Amino acid sequence: VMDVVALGESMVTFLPTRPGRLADVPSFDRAIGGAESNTVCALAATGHAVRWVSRVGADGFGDHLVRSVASHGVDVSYVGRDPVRPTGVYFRTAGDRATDAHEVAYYRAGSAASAMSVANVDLGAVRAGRVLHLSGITAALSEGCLGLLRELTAPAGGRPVVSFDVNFRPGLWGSGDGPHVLLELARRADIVFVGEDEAELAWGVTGGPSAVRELLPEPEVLVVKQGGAGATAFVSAADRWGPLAQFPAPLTGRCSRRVSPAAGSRTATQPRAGVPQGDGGPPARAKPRVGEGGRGGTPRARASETPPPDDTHGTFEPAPVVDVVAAVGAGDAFAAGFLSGLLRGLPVGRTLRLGHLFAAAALTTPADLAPPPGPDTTDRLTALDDNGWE
Ligand code: KDG
Repeated sequence: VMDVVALGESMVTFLPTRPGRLADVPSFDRAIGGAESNTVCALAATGHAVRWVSRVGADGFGDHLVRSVASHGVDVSYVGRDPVRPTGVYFRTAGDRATDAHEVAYYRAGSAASAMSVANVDLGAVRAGRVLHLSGITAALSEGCLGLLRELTAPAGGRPVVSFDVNFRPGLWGSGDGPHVLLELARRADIVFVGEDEAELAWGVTGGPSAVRELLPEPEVLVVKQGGAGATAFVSAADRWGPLAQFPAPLTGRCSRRVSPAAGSRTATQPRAGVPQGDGGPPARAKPRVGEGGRGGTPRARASETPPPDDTHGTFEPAPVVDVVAAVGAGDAFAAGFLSGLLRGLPVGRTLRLGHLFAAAALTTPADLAPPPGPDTTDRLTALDDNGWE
């Protein structure tokens, strides 16, 4: 059984070999990108069994993409080839370090992946994991792709835990439908990742993570990413999360020495929760319970070790301070770390920290796809005490 299956478009990516505008730079290095494959590549690097489902062209770039993703240890057996449509590509600049403003030029309209639909994707293979990871990018690609996401997020008994990264890319939404569609999909997911700034841009939510939670009370886990400050997780019905943790991947790396995480500082802007508030009643809706994926999970588990967090304020974890090279891909890596933490049964605070550590690896590399978290990742995580990063 796969821990995580992800579905989405990936592209061959071209990054300028020197700083500058797309209009000026003379040459590019080839890499790969794609939010969902970035996430599963990072998960594979830390020991999880993962699959990426997509479609690519029957062309050289398709070969390269499939080979590259597979080289990270990801199962690519269900990546289809389109005999006619090409593999998508995109060019982007590294961007300004301070503002992360970068230019992006997509060549993906009419791509093989944009023609994905319920008719040409193996839905059984997509649903064969404990967690199914999706993103809002797919919803913007075509009506067929949106139909596929609607099918995969439809309330149904036995569906896997659905993880959804909102990933609002205004440039991909020709119409103004994006915010509305993304909210609809997010409300049907079990785990949602969204940036605080993204929630403001898409939905006009101001007022911080709690205001986002008010808009999105449905997902049992909502993670609001707050850029360099940290992230806040809201977890309702925490006792349901045990089944995911029944299959922990062994943590790799030694835990024998203490390693200070990258010069961090605690910058909590919200009180840390932790006292059970007894409000963890299940939201009223016809959705399968988390962990009821029908794939061997024992239906009750050990989550009661960790008191359910106060779902009103959530649990905030500051991010370590890192020297940012390029922010692209950091959200995907964060999702990988967070999902890994859930699958390992870590308490929510440490789950957030694992997200931050994965994100740090992506933030400090120019490419979309971060290298695997360094061998000290586990040391860093386990060396942390409850006072945070210092
Ligand atoms: O999150 C990073 C992704 O956005 C990038 O790798 C490319 O998937 C991509 C997209 O559609 O922008």
